[in-house]
Amino acid sequence: MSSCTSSLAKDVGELKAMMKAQNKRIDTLIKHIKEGCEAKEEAPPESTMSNMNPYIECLNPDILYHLALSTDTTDFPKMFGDVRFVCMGGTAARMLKFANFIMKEIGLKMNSGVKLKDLAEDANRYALYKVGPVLCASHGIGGPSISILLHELIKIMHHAKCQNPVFFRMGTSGGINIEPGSVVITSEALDGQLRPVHEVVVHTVPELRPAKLDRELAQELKSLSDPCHDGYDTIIGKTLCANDFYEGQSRLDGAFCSYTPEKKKAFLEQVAGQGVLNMEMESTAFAAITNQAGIRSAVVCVTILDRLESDQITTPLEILKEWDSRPQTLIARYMQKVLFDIGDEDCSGSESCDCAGGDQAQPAQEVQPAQQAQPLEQNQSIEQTEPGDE
Ligand code: R2B
Ligand code: URA
Repeated sequence: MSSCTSSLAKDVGELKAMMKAQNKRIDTLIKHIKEGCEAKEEAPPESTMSNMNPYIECLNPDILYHLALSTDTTDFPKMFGDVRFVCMGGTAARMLKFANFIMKEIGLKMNSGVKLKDLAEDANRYALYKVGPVLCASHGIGGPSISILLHELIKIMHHAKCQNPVFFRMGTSGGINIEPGSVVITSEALDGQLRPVHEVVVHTVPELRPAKLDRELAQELKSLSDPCHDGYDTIIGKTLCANDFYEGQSRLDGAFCSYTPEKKKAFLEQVAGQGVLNMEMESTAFAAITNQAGIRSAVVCVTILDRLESDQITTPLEILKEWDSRPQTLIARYMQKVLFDIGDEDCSGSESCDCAGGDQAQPAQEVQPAQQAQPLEQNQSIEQTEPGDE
């Protein structure tokens, strides 16, 4: 396809999506007119979170300490009631980058002189950005850190009466016997003892909570990958979640090491033989906690090295940055599909896909569906900036 044809196709796609979105809006307005402006608004239903702590209802206010939010100072339904996607990643910088990226991908705009505001900045722990229906949060490193954040995010969902939000963890990982730069969608998260659980010690007793992720969601994400055009593979497989980056992941480059290089190799080969594609540090807590709340969730991580080849990460920063955006791109495609009901061309394994035609392959963004243009609403992470502040 020439670049002119592809650009025209993109414009047509955008116009179609915009018309569809506008038709939807007109239908809603007509419905409102028919029902009459005086018609009483239905009270929003309770949130769809399950197994919530019954004692929360006794808290007045409920203080979400690590996010510096409280039910007495924030109107949760108004502020967060429209959230449909919650995206989590390790660092504040990654999540700010993602928030700005997803804003464009879902057709939202900010005025110049305005920047995204960290809604949790007063707590100085996690970063929290809201862009339309997308809430973006940084979770830090490891199970305990993501666990605290998940408790508080799920309480936000509960207080805000959110309906069926989908949660994503996007991040980096160490691959085992796969090409660095590949993206892994986790089918099953295993702990350091290769158990599909997240262990929570309550009153000295270990409780094993099933670390279950949504298989359908994983498949749906995979169907939105396009290895021919993306230029990298997106694979579904098991993820080993360790409590440490060094000995917990059988590295030879930590401050301490209690095993030999041969033992390390045997371990990595053993877990690879059991279907483990990558290692990271949050997936069991993320999977178990979202599962407990009845939330559909997925873990999407790029692999930044092959652990059978090395322990140290020697890839140049520029390349790492590009790799970092790969899980984000896939998740953005999913959101576009859900929000605009488009972008559903499953290219994975398709025979018509011209993998060989190097210079014909268009970057995935070129064939991305169109977006609905909308102003950014009031309840978003927006902040005025001083001139020259950006
Ligand atoms: C991946 O990378 C981090 C460690 O460097 C950790 O948060 C993880 O899961
Ligand atoms: N994150 C991890 O936890 N391990 C790696 O090897 C790379 C990123």
